[in-house]
Amino acid sequence: MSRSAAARTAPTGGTRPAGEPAASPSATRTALRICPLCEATCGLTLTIEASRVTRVRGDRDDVFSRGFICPKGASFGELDADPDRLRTPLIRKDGELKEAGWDEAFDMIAARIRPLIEEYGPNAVGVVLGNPNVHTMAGALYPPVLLTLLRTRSLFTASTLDQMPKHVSSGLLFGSAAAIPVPDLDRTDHLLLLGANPLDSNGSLCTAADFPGKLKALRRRGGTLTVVDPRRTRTAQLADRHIPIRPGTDALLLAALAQVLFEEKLTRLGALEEHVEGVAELREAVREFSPEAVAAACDMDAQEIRTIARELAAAPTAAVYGRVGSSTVEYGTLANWLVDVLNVLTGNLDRPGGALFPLAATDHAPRPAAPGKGFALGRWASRVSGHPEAKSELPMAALAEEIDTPGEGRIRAVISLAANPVLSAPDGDRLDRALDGLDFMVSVDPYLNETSRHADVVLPPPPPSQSSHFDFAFNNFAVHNQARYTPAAVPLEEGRLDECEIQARLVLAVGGMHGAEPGAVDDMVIENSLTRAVADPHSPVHGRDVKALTAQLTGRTGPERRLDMMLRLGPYDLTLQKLLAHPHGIDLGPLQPRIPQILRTRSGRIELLPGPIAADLPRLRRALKERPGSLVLVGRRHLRSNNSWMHNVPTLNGGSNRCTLQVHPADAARLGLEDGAPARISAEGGELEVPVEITDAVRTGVVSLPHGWGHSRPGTRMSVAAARPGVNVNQLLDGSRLDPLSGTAVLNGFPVELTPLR
Ligand SMILES: Nc1nc2c(c(=O)[nH]1)N[C@H]1C(S)=C(S)[C@@H](COP(=O)(O)OP(=O)(O)OC[C@H]3O[C@@H](n4cnc5c(=O)[nH]c(N)nc54)[C@H](O)[C@@H]3O)O[C@H]1N2
Ligand SMILES: Nc1nc2c(c(=O)[nH]1)N[C@H]1C(S)=C(S)[C@@H](COP(=O)(O)OP(=O)(O)OC[C@H]3O[C@@H](n4cnc5c(=O)[nH]c(N)nc54)[C@H](O)[C@@H]3O)O[C@H]1N2
Ligand code: SF4
Ligand SMILES: [Mo]
Repeated sequence: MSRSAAARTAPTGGTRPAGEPAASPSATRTALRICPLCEATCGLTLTIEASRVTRVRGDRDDVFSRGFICPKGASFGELDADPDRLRTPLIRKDGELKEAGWDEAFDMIAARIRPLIEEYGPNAVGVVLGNPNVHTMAGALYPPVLLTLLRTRSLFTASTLDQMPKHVSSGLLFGSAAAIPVPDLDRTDHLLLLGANPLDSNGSLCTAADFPGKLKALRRRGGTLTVVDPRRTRTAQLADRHIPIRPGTDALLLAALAQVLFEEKLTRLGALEEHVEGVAELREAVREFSPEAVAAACDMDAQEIRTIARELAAAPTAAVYGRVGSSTVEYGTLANWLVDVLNVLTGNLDRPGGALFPLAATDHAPRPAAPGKGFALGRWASRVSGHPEAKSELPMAALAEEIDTPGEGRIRAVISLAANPVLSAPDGDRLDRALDGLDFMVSVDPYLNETSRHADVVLPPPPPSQSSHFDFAFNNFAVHNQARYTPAAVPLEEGRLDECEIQARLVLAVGGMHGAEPGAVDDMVIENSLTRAVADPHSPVHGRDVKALTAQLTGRTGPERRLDMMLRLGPYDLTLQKLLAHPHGIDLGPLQPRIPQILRTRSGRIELLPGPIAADLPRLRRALKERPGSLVLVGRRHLRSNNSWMHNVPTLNGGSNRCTLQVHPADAARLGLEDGAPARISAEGGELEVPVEITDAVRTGVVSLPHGWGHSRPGTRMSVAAARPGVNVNQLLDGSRLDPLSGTAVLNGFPVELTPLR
């Protein structure tokens, strides 16, 4: 056993370290930790001295990441030890947030939230789930229980600032919002990538450690990479072909590619043929979108569009993949749908080298193909603007109006888990005021920031070195099936609670069971899940005894026992003990075809032209003739950033990671802008003053401003971030621009005006 393996199996972490032998305080040791800082899920080897992380390397033996690490992962120790992290709960007394004990904090939650639910009903409690929930075990295991007990329809998550268009498209095409095909990066011959910059983001809805290396390997083996992006990103620089498309028009380009495949008889459904319906209807639906018809709107050459379609069809295997830049746009759901339409039409969906559905270790064990219930959209609508729900969620962009618009059904309390919508969502100033007017708010957050400063109770999770990790979310999007578990690397510091325990106690306080043991939540879930499983003829435990199955579960904590249960109910004959015995992970093989078994549409087939999509196509037809203003804005991510919360780490903040407005030299000359000088940028939601950076990395007619900045509000405790605050790009939006099918905010490709400031 290697040194790191010894540390990994040492009994550290979990819900309570009580009674466990403390490592000698001066001893230097190593421990493994899956990185929670982006979707790539790299295995890290931490060097730990006296419970402090002093060095971080990529774990060369990790079955998935093989030693890859990026600058964010390398700064794990600094982020972990950030002195601005909260150490104790804060509760509001006489208007001020004061340090408090855990019992006091949960007492206050139960005492304040229960009467609101009893008087105004569950919808008066808004639940806001932010991005880091997909990066923690707690975020996977407890919010579903909270929502089941609370039964609120006031659910808002980062998905409607991000990938909801993909969920809706998958729901409609495949009958399951969770069935998301990922490009088979290791085997494909051709990748058409739109609105993604994995060289800086390290990938999204496509979990691949060392995405850059995989793109380079694709080119080395003779494959082709086409990148569609209005900016010449680091990813675009790696491509065979870079298309600087006009923002917001990807759906038109993709529709034209489909049209060419039909017109030139290049569709080859192959093995999918018998599992697809609606091909003829689709052909009619895209007929109008010829390359010649879309070229002007996309600002592309029609012949080039034909070439891209022909190359896509001719490649032995190919995958079309679109992310944030083709999702958080005016036609986001249509673009996401067309991505998979192209994968289907070229026969690349569900085949090696194409786009495949991963099978995670905690997924359901496969069951026979059968028609399903389909995917319902708009089962209810938001109170103020009537936005349809998608996946039981309302648009994050509508959170503020649901709080500040008087009337019955108004949101009066907010439970915010790992979210900073004051910076991440449109019109933070309005949300800021709205949160201030709530009757009660809880934030589970390590920082006192732009959003959590409004809470009446802030519950801080421990730093990541003190938490165990399993990727419940990202294994569903991984380009290679595998399973890895890292127990906490460092014992919980005195006075800390594991985030699983924090969220479990929150569930109990909100659900009317305040004071019960937090383990009761896990016991309840285990009993319910096993009761369902034994009654399910396709479950590996069908017909067995719930008590006996429960007794078999191992794990020292509730979350570990739940993980063990999910592995045992899953497709691979795994257990927690097996994972613990393989500290660098278990390789579960390359992605395999899963159609028709994965399909859950009513027809049991891929429904290529679903009704809600067909009904949205006239809007896209109108876009053939519309031209946005002369200048539109897009975002960008920096390699050393992470949305709104990593500007507090000195090594990640600074250098080229700056909040500047990138402007093309031709636009700068036209508008009289100077490099480094301030400009005023305005749009429907407001205006900002921002320093200009002149660069031809953005195309003409497009400016780029990153999100997550704007750390200038009082009452926060993020000293490094506050010293270089930047501006909040989302203040330019008023929350009214949404992709209608998914409720996703249009964060890219909206018109702005720009004037120099002297
Ligand atoms: N203009 C524009 N806006 C965007 C985007 C864009 O591209 N352009 N991107 C959008 C996207 S893709 C996303 S996902 C959203 C993200 O928006 P949010 O979901 O609001 O996420 P973050 O900004 O990452 O803020 C995460 C919060 O979680 C806290 N946190 C960090 N670690 C933990 C933890 O372990 N536990 C808990 N409980 N809390 C933790 C942080 O302190 C912070 O308060 O932003 C969106 N906003
Ligand atoms: N370093 C770093 N890594 C991150 C994050 C981070 O903040 N920083 N955030 C994480 C999160 S939450 C997510 S969701 C992922 C996102 O990961 P990606 O999807 O790779 O997101 P971005 O890097 O924002 O890349 C989006 C690209 O779309 C382009 N774009 C804008 N508008 C359009 C358009 O209309 N059409 C096309 N074709 N392109 C357009 C932008 O120029 C940009 O280069 O990254 C994750 N990883
Ligand atoms: S690529 Fe992502 S997961 Fe890997 S080290 Fe960097 S931040 Fe962590
Ligand atoms: Mo995201």
